[in-house]
Parts: sequence; structure tokens; C-alpha cells
Amino acid sequence: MSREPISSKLQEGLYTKRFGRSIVLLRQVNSTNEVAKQLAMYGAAEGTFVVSEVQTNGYGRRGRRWFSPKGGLWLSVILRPRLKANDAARLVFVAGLAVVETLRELYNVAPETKWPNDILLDRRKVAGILSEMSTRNKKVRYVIIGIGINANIKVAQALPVELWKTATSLRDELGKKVELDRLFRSLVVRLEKIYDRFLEDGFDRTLRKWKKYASFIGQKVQATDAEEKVEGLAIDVDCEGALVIQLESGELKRVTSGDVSFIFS
Ligand code: BT5
Repeated sequence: MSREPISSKLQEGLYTKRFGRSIVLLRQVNSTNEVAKQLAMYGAAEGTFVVSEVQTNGYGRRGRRWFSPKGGLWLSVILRPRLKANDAARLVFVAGLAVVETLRELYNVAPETKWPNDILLDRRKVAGILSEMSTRNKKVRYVIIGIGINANIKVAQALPVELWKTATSLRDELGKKVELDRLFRSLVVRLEKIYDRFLEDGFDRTLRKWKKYASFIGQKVQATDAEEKVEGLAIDVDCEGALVIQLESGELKRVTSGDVSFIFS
């Protein structure tokens, strides 16, 4: 294993067509998504990655804070799909599937997807995904996919106490450190493969696979979006990526954005 937390040999043995041909590796940055946006605005190619050992201002959806201490894998990738904005919004599922498959393959664990952008291990968040898009005339100029994986951090040492019950890390789950280089390379390879298939075949296949790991389906949940709270049985994620909840009255309700929490009775 390299002595550097993330070594500069990230590209060694990276057999991809275009993902990871260009990698910006930083020790510390406010947010890899912010850097990726800047690079994208100046014309950086699809598949360019930004990786940082530490983020001082990592963020999630709606400006929520994403804690990013040393030991995690914090990265962003620039995508330039020729898609309408609505279709490009599905890329969060592409990234989620890539994270799940990578963790399964490398560490023999059983991660789950939680709508819309979480990856769980043992029902706790081990990774989060943030997709940001720039459009012109309803067409996509670029999409930045940010992925944060709690790899080699000890949650009880590196994250604030309010996250101890809801967050986990690979290190805590496996009882040992993982090789960040290897995790990064495997993720890049998967991401390219699943992204290319998504562009060729459409969303259905990606969604079908993503749903295989979605153990929240069939469970009682509370979904919260900006306007309202919806409680009921999570029964599906539909072909547009919306969460379908069956209310007690039997009525079906589509939730297009927001968060989901489980209700344990
Ligand atoms: C997310 O947001 O889960 C998206 C996280 C994306 C992070 C990556 S890291 C690389 C790139 N650069 C960035 O600046 N961001 C991306 P959301 O669903 O809104 O969840 C945010 C919530 O997760 C917070 O309000 C906390 O409750 C919780 N949280 C914060 N840090 C965490 C961590 N390290 N592990 C687990 N949970 C965390």
C-alpha cells in the first residue's frame, strides 16, 4: 500500500476509454464539486476527475454540510452527456449503482441504495452523491457528479456526534483500512461502464439494477421535500426516478425530490 493517503499514481493501471485521463489531485480544497465546475466552465473534457484528501467546505443537497476529513474519498467528475436536463437528472442513479457495485466487488459487503442519493451499509450512510448541472436552452452543458465515500475514517473520531448513529465508514465496517487508490480506480472503471450503458440503452436498465439494492422498497417511510411530508409504504421508484409512496388511504403519491427516513414501528 502506498504511504500517501491518496497517491499520485491514481492513473496507474486505469484501463478506461476516457474517464480519469485527466485527474486533478489536491491535498485540501473547499469542495471538489466547486473546482470541477470551474474546470468545466473553462472547457475541461468529460471524464476529468477532481480528488481531494480533505474538503473544508464539502456540501450536500440544499447546501447541507458534508464532513470530509482526511481518510475519505472525496471526488467529482465532469460529464457532458448529450441529454435533456430531465434525463441527465437520472445520473445520480448511475453514480449510486457504480458505488454499490464497486463496494460489493472490492470488499464483499452488502451496500444498499437509499432514494435518492445515499449508499448505506448496515443501514447507515457510508457514501453520498451530489449531482449539479449547468444547462442552456434545456440542454446540458455539463453535469458534475460529486461522490463522497467514508473510507478510512473512524466515524466516532472524525465526524460530529450528531452523525454517529446515522453514518458509518468502510473502516468501521471492515475493521481495517482500505487502499484508496484501488477504491478510486475501481470506481472510475465502473462509473464509465455504467454511464456508457446508460447513454446507449437508456435509464431502465440502470434503474432496474439500482432497485435490486434498494431495500427501502416495501418499507414504511416518511419522505420530506421542501413543501410537505408524506408517510406511507415505499412501493417503487418509477421510470422518471421519482419515489412512489402508497398512503394509508391507498392513494399513490410521487415524490420527485427530498429525503426519506424509515419509520420503525
Ligand atoms: C449528500 O447530500 O449526501 C451528498 C454528499 C456529496 C459529497 C461529495 S464529496 C465530493 C463532492 N464535493 C462536495 O462538496 N460534495 C460532493 P445530502 O443527501 O444532502 O446529505 C447531507 C447530510 O448527510 C448532512 O446533512 C448530514 O446529515 C450527513 N452527512 C454529512 N457528512 C457526512 C458524512 N461524511 N458521512 C455521512 N453522513 C454525512
